Formats: sequence, C-alpha cells, structure tokens
Amino acid sequence: MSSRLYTKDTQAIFWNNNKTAIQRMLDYDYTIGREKPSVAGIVAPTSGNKFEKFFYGPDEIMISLYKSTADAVKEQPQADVLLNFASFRTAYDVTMEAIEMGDQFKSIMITAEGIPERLARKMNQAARDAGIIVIGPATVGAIAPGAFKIANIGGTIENIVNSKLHRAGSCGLVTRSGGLFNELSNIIAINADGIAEGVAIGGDRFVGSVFIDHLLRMEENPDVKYMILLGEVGGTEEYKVIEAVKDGRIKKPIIAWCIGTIAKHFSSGVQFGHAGASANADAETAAAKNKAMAEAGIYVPESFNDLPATIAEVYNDLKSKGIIGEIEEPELRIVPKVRRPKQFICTISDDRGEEATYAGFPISSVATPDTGKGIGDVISLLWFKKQYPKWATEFIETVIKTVADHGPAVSGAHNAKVTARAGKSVVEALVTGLLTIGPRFGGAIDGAAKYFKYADDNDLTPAEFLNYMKGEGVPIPGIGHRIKSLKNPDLRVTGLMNFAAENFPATPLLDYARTVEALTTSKKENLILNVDGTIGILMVDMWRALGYSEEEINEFIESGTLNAFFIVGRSIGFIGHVLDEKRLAMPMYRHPMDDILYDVQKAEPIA
Ligand code: Q5B
Repeated sequence: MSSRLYTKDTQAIFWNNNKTAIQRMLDYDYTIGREKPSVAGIVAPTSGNKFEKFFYGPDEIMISLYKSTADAVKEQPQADVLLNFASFRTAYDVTMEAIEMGDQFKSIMITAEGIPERLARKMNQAARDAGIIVIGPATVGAIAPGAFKIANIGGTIENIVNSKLHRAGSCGLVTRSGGLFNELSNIIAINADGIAEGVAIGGDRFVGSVFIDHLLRMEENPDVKYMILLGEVGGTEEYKVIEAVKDGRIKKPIIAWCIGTIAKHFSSGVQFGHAGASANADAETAAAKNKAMAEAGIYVPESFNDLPATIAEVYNDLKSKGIIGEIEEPELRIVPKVRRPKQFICTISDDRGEEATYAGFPISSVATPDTGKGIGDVISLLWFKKQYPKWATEFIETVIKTVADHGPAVSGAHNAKVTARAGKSVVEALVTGLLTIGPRFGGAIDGAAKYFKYADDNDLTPAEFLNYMKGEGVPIPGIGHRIKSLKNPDLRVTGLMNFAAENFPATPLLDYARTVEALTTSKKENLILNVDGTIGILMVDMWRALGYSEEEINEFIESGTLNAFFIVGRSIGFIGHVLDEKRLAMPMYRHPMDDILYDVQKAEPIA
C-alpha cells in the first residue's frame, strides 16, 4: 500500500448517481488540470440510461452508468476507489460486495449515516482483514489536494481555492467531522501553506479507518511534513496516537485538539452531534484526551481559539529549518459560471477539423482507392466504431451486394416503381419502397437473429423451437420464401453460406439453423432458410467471432442493426428501378380492374 492515499491518476467508481456531488468532483478535476476525470463510472442499478452527461470545464463529457459494481469494475478495472453513496440500508451490502472483490479497491468511502453498529463492525473488520482502507461511515470523505477529491469535501470550488485545497501543502489533516474539516482547512490555509492530504474519518461510533491508521500512513508520506488531528469527546482512538508518539512510530510533529471540552460544564453525560461523540468514561472526555496528548509531546493549544496560533508556530518553525519549502502557486483553470448542456451527442463522426473523420479516421484514409478500404470498412467504422478484420468487412460487402436487388416484382421494388410513375422524385419513390421492408419482406433479419439465437442459447431442439414459435404466434423469421424452395434453391443463400464456410472461424448458429431448416422443409419444401435468415444468423456468428458479448449482440439486434444491411443494399436496387422508370418515361400506373376482386356490399344504415 502506497503512503499516498490518492494520486492525480486515481479514478473512482461512484455508487449512486449523485449528480451534484459528481459534478463537484469534475469541477475540481478541471480546475486542477487533471487529465482523466476522477470518476470512471457510476453504479446506478435502477437507471435505464447508459451514461450521464457532466460538465468538464466548458465542455460536456459522458460517464458510463452501470447496473452493478461488478459491471463497473469489468469495464473500469483501473478504478481502485469506491465511493459508496448508497443509503444506510444498502451501504453495507455494497461495501461487502466490494471487499469480496479482492484487491480491486484500495479504499472505500462510505457516506451513509446510521448503518447498524453490528454491521458496521463486521464490515470494518472485513475491510481491515482485506487490507482495504474504509473511510466512514458518516463522512464527507478525503482529499489529496491537486490530485483527487471525494465528492463534497471542501465545499464549493470557490471555497476550495480559498482554502488552498487545489494544490498540495505540507500538513496531513485528520478529523472526525466533515464540517470541521472544511473549517480547519481554511485555518491551515491562512496560518500555513495548506494540506498535503486530509481525511474526515466519520462521526459514527464504529468507523473503518481511525486516526492512527492515517497518521501512520502520513508519517511515511514524504509530502506530509507535520500533522493535525482534530478529535472529539468519546472513544479512545486518540490514545493509540499517543502510544505511537511515545514509542517513536510517529516522529513528525503533531498538533491536536479534541473538541467537546464544554462537556465538563454539564452535570450528566452529553451526546454531541455524532453518534460516537459521547464520553462513556473519564478517559473519553475531551479534556482528558487533550491533557494526555499534551503530556506525550503533541502540540495541544490552550483552547480551540488558540489552534491557529499553534499551527502558525509549528509551520513557521519547520519552514525556518528548511523542512518546508516555498510552494509555487499553480495555474488554475476557471470553471465557467454559465454552462449550456448540449442537446445532441455524436460518437461516430466529427466534422470540426480540417477533414471530417469516421470514428477517428479522416475520410480520405478510407475513401481514396489506394487505401484498399471498401464500404464494409466504412460501415464497421460508422455503425460499430471499430476496425473490423478483412473477412468481416468483406462479408458485410458480400451481404450488401447480394441483397441489392431481387427483381421488379418484390413489394418494395413494385412500390418504388408505382411511385416513380406517379411523377414523384427519386427520394420519394425510394422511401415508398423502403417502407415495405418489414417482418415479411426483407426485414426479417433481426427477427431471425433474435429467435434462432434464443433457441440455440436455450438448447431447444428444432421441434421444440417450432413449438415455441407456434406459441409466439409468428412464422419463424428467416424461414420460407414465395418462390424459392428445395427444388428451386436460393443461390444467394448458397453464396453466403459458402463465404462463411471459407472465411468464418466457425458458424455454430448457422449449423443449428440448418437443423431447423431440415425439419421445416420436411413439412413444406418452400420453408427454406431464406436470405434474411441466413444474413441474420451469420451476422451473429460473425459478431461472436469478433469477440462481442452476448449483451452487445442482443443490443445490435434490438436496435434493428441487421435489417439495416438489407435497407442499405436494397436501396441500390430501388433507386435503379426508379431511374429505370424515369428513363423509360413510363406513364402513370393504374392497376387493371380485372385483377381486383370487387365484393362491395351496400352499407346498411345503423338504427
Ligand atoms: N409458413 C416469406 O410465405 C413468407 C413459415 C411457415 C413456419 C415460417 C413466409 C414468412 C417469415 C418471414 C421471412 C423474409 C411470407 C423472406 C425476403 C426477401 C426477398 C423476397 C423475394 C428479396 C412466404 C404457407 C404455410 C402456412 C404457414 C407456413 C410459412 N412461413 N411456418 N415458419 N416462417 N416467413 N421473410 O410462401 O399450415 O399452410 O397454414 O412469413 O423470413 O423477403 O424475393 O420475394 O430478396 O426480395 O406465402 O427474397 O414464409 O406462405 O405465408 O402463405 O404460409 O407455410 O404457416 O402453413 P408463403 P404462407 P399452413 S425473404
């Protein structure tokens, strides 16, 4: 464990989407010029969103939302701090889960107040056994000025700068109370050069890490030149510090004060604000602790009012001895007062530079012939934000070329032709064609991927799958064709299957689909695996081979990605049919009346 609690690279998982607290962290990050935001991810179990937008200076950034700590850690393994902002009902479980993750988290901060004491003790012991520093419960957290700040500690950005919490000073500060932490930071800024690291350990009777843990660490931290301990009435933690001073484990000067000396003026025991702030024995009174600390050689002022003078005295002494040097004040970035959230987000292309980019690649790097890139590469960049390998981009191109047209009789081409003959423009005629793409025609690709994947994932036999689909009340997407059959095979399907056999690492879903096809064609010979089905199923095989998770593949399917391949390809054919109509100067179309069965009854009046 490093003697420094946090560095400028520290990143946290923030448990609970507490927007104000997170924004404060990011404002701090921007002010001190951190390169990476200090919050790497947010756990928001009940949110349906994937990210939350925050300001980073004048700009906005997106921080991912995760359903669980485990999901967050999987995506953000570098984040070794957990900021547990769960309620007192949930905080224990969240902490225990994080502790059980082994060495993922070096420290866990718990903000909740009122965790049952039995659970708090169990949780604190588990963390101690695992070598994890728990800060809290019932705390505002900790700060390493100029590096990392937890949530609301230090208050507003103006207060932070006034209290010199934007850059490291030379004091190591440990308090119980968060409010007094801020107060003391300000006093230290006025009377000395600010703090190098500060922790508010929390006000509950049973907190994870205690004064001695932090002071021993600060003793080793070269940035800390002297320490201040602000204790309070109740508990015996200050005596552990006294022992460490006496036996020489702590050598750096310590200034200390226990608040609550007023308690002696009351006739009976007084419970102060914090759950732990009540003396159960004489030794736990503030006066007794202050006396014992002074006797051990700790700098203890006469009263709290004298604390600033003691700080100035110790600081000036260390400075005169050359232990503390001058601090060069850093340049600060100013967080704008007025910021406007952006309405739209774009993650695929950027037209702001000299040359627009597709997923970070200048257009010329994929468009000019010498790049060897094709439309498959463009799709892999703009639809999937990845550089697919050659076999995958070639498969995409094969699909697009394969579905570009299937003659004038299919519903979409027919519609486009009729619209063109009504005098409409290319785009209008194209759109009427595209609007016919759906579950029966060309748009069964997503459905095929979804249902075949479901059946295979659940180990359904072909017969069980057919039964399942019967229950769903829909024909199996990807099965059946109006004109193609076992006797009149669809050579497009054969072509796609041959491509996969030659280029795909494996085709497990296609292999399963072929067993289903064997059953359906045994019932009716046109119930073949059709072109839509073959594309949908092979795309799943392709994505699996490319390493996508099942969740990502399901998301592609749910968002209609697969039908989009047919839409792109068939647009080429529809436009061809529309231009064909225009070149031929075809007149307006009227359907022959003898091709319509008229069965019009005289409408009955309703009484
Ligand atoms: N039956 C495609 O039907 C079609 C069944 C089925 C179980 C099935 C039908 C269907 C699913 C949707 C699909 C994509 C409507 C097709 C394409 C692009 C294209 C087009 C082109 C191009 C054809 C007769 C009997 C009934 C039904 C049963 C039919 N399909 N059972 N699962 N999937 N498929 N669409 O021949 O007992 O007699 O009542 O909806 O994948 O669009 O070139 O034209 O490139 O442009 O009209 O290739 O299969 O048969 O609907 O009268 O049904 O078969 O239950 O049984 P048909 P129907 P029963 S590719």
